[in-house]
Amino acid sequence: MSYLSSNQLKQYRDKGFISPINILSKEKAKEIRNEIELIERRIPGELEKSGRYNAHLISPLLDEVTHNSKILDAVQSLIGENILVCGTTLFIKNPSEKGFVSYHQDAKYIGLEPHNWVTAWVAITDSNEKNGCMRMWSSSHKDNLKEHDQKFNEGNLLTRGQTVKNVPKEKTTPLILKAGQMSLHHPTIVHGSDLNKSDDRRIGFVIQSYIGTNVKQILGKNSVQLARGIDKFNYHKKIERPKSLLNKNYLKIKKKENDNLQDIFYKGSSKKGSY
Ligand SMILES: O=C(O)CCC(=O)C(=O)O
Repeated sequence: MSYLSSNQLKQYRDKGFISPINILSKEKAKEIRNEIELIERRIPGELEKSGRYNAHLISPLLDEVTHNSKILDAVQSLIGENILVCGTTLFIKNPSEKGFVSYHQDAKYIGLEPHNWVTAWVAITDSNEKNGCMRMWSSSHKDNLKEHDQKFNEGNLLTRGQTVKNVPKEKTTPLILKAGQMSLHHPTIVHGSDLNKSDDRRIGFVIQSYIGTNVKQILGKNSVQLARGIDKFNYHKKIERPKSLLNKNYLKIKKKENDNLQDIFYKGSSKKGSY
């Protein structure tokens, strides 16, 4: 039996996303925010720039979210029972900063083939139109991969400022989430987000992505964790789950993984303009 309802599965097929799905209590989300902010105080800069990737390797609470059985049940309904965690990203927008995410398709630059994968965006704080929630161009996942400009623009939280042209922004759907809820989105849906105009932080913890064991990384190497099932393919090196906060060994593993990821994300950046 599928954990997601037939309506939710239909929504994913038709629109390319499902939202909202209740996962954590408000109290748990606050506990996680506190752990993120503790890391920021203990090691300033650790969660900035490429450091925002793979924080689940140094935070037991983010590790717990990554392996949360409710999330995995939902993911299993979409990609099957053999599931790997390919990486995570903290998308933090502080009120005083000009952070936004240009409209893009994840599958254009993440290098994961075939597209048997899904991204889970977990709200650690409320996420709404005022603080710059994600917005989806509904049903755009049904088209082929689109041409992206590389804008490298200030404030853009994407490495190369990858941007799809002519997105009808007024028609995009805001994914409004309470802290503890999540959305799931398809690898080829066009999505982005605006500035945070509130007076508090907007924090999203994104499992980017849950991949089927049959999925390869075609642009480089990244290690994975087995989240559920068995891996008959063994395409990727495995990382064990961390047992403690800010473990020295895991800080090193995180750094190495993030360097590899930067290489993947910059593949093709020598090409100017669009790609
Ligand atoms: O957090 C955001 O505003 C954008 C996140 C995003 O692009 C993604 O999760 O794929």
